[in-house]
Amino acid sequence: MLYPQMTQTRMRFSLDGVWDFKLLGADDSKDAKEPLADAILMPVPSSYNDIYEGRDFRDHVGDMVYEREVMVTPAMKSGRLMLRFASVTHKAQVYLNGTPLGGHKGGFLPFEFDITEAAVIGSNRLTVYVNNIVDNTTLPAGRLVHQQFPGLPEEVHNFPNFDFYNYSGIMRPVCLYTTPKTYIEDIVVQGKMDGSFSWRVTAGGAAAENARISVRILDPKGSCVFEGAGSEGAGHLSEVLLWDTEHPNLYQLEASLQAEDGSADCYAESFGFREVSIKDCRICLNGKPVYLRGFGKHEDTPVNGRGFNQVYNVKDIALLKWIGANSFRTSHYPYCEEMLDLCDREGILIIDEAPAVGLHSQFSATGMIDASGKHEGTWEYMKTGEHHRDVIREMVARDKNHPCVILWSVANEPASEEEGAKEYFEPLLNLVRSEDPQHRPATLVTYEGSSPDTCKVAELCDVLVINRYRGWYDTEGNLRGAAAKLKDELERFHKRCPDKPIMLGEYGADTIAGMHDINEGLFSEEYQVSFLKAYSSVFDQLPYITGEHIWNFADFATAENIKRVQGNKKGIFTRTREPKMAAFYMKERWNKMKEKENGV
Ligand code: BDP
Repeated sequence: MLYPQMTQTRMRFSLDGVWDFKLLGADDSKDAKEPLADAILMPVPSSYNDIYEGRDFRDHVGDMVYEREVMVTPAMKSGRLMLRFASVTHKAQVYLNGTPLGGHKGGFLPFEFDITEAAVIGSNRLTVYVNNIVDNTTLPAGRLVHQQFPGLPEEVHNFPNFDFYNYSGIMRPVCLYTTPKTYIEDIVVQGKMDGSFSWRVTAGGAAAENARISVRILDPKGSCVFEGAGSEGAGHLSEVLLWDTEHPNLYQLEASLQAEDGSADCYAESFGFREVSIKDCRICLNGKPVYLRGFGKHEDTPVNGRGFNQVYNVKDIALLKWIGANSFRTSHYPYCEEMLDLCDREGILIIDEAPAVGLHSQFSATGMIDASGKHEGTWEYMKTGEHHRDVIREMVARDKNHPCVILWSVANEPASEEEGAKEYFEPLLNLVRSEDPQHRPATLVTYEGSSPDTCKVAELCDVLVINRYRGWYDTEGNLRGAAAKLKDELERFHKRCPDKPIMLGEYGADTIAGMHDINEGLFSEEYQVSFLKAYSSVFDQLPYITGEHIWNFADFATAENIKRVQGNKKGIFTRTREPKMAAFYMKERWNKMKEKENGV
């Protein structure tokens, strides 16, 4: 799906701002027949949760409604008028002037409606019902629990199977945009290391079939270096500036459409000449091994929650550069489109992750419901298969042209040790590779319950991305023991899959900023530094390790529980992005690696 761009033939109108808002009870009507009464004000985009005070407000379970007026002019209706939501978490039902437009399931990917007919010239009432429940049919997954306490009415609680706060609402930008009646629907463009490239431009609308398509390629300076025609084609540039982490050279494919109904459309899509491959236990960018230095992140900032925050996005990229990182994983859901654009421009490599976390019948927010170690039944209990296919298709459709995306992750820490995991994941990994026109490598990120002996999915992955917390959730305080366990496990994974690159997708220790301890006790800044040093020393001994992603870039909000003090504190930066001591250790380590890589 194309990003809503303003071009010579397209207009874009932001619907971001302050909307009317109300939390709904189970018996409240959801038919949008009447204008919303007794509303409070709510900024869009944002998570709704931290805008007003009160635990009942923040932890509301179920439905809520957003409403606003939308002005439409005759010019906006002269072609095709689209209403686009970049994300609504987790389910949306949209109405215009009380008439249903449709719905969408999945809280982290865009959807849109053609409202050319439904919109009237003048004032329109746009109503969006949002549902925030996570259960065994949604991604991410959770549990809806009915609880009875003596003498009290029944209570309904929604427990995430995952360790980040279940922020919800209209969390990313909303806009109207126009296109001509016949229009450019989609663009696939790919450039290779040898200067060859290919494109496919899909037209939509009444006169799509005979529409004439022409393309131009603009180099990073904006000079036209190729002109061609046809909805599909390929070509070759004799001199090309490759896209990589040090030189994120971006080209543009400028597509133009002329249709028999008089429509003329144009759209420019950025792309890079670069190749991702896997060779000798390494992820390679443009044929050269690239060691991934970086983090698992979250979209999580004070007040906005998981809501779009471009200030923090730019700041985070600046901090990644400062610390010498070259990559991150969009744990545990696809991030906003604007962040991927920033990564294209700044040369940051992305592991793009589907919102599939909590796929384990025994997971709670911070551990196992049944810690006995005997788990089974996840793959009968989870009813996510079809939705999982949908989110993968939507993620690839949105992100396919981004040069920054080098690896797809179809899930984080599922029950990959249980019977049924291979059957569940094999089709999904095949799907993500086949949907992707570039056929990038794919993985799923596994947890410590899925060991070299029990993991059922290792062979399905192009890269083994594993999360380990030795020295934290077990062997705590004993970093020598933790490092020995880690090394042993990595060696056994390597023995099992000798050709596959292996990287740590997560490792980290909760650290309270400002807490110090001469004996490097748990939660102190000293312990975090020593923990990271212990892991680094293991990685440095194993040549097949292809990357290190620390958990987490910054402290972040989670559900309340006794293992979390105002959220997860494994950040190398605090939630407001101040560095902990460990930031300076990682800066030194990673910048040295970078210098070595660049031959300095
Ligand atoms: C891992 C999860 C991650 C958690 C982390 C932790 O993948 O989402 O936040 O553990 O416990 O299991 O900090």
